[in-house]
Amino acid sequence: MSDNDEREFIMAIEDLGFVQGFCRLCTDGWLQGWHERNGGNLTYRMTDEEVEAARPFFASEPRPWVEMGVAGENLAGAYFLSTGSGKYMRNVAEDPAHNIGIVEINERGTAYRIVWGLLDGAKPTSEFPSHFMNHSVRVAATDGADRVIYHAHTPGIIEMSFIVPLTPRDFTRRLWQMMTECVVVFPAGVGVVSWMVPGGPAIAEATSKLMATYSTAVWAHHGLFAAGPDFDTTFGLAHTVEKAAQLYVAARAANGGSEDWLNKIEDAGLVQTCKDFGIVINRDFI
Ligand code: 2HA
Ligand code: ZN
Repeated sequence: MSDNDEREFIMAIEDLGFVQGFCRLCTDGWLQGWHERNGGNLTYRMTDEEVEAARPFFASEPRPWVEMGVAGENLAGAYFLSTGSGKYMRNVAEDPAHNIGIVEINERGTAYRIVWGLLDGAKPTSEFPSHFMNHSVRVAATDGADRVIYHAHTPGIIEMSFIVPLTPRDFTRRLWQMMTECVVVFPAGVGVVSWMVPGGPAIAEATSKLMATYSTAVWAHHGLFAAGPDFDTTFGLAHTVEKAAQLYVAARAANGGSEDWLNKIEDAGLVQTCKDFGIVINRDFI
């Protein structure tokens, strides 16, 4: 057997668990209706073991270094799996090598180079600066636990940004009140970024500032950013926030546009729920 045959016999990179989990999240988001056209993107910070398992599949010649315009010193030398710029979430599982890729970060945490995938000249997501800075902040905030950053064009959250003041307090309180488990799933609340041009260092800075406190941030009139330690938790967080947003919009419409609810979860109930679940609620929003 040649080296190549043996490699194929052992495994394809697409068979590795983290690649499968990544592809599944892309498909799940697509099935939720969150990824029209090329909307949304996903990045995953690989473990050392995953880097070693993937290394045999890396290109013999990595592509050139590309400066990102942002810096994250604590991510020097890290490897990320990323969706591609302009690529469609619905196509990821069918053809990973053309739609996603692995990038290596340089020793200063300022540039990346593609070492696998993103074939035929593709590049990492246009939101890579935001993802990268959010990873940097979440690594620091969670002592290295968080590995996933997910951006989705979630319709309920976009709808809410038309009718709710664009502050973390205004969004968080309304979302917590929509469904009992919300305060358990995001006890710190949600951050809110007012409308900004996407894709660059400015929105990356604004978002990452919030992600020091929150594991999810609303992008007004655009969608949601969510962070977590694994694909299930991160997708589950986005799913919970978005479901609450849709409940809010539907309940408000059903109530003739008014927020004067006949019944609701009181603050005391939110606090008691967290107490019973052993969770620390963000008191700023009570
Ligand atoms: O990938 O979602 O924010 C397209 C986008 C940009
Ligand atoms: Zn977007």
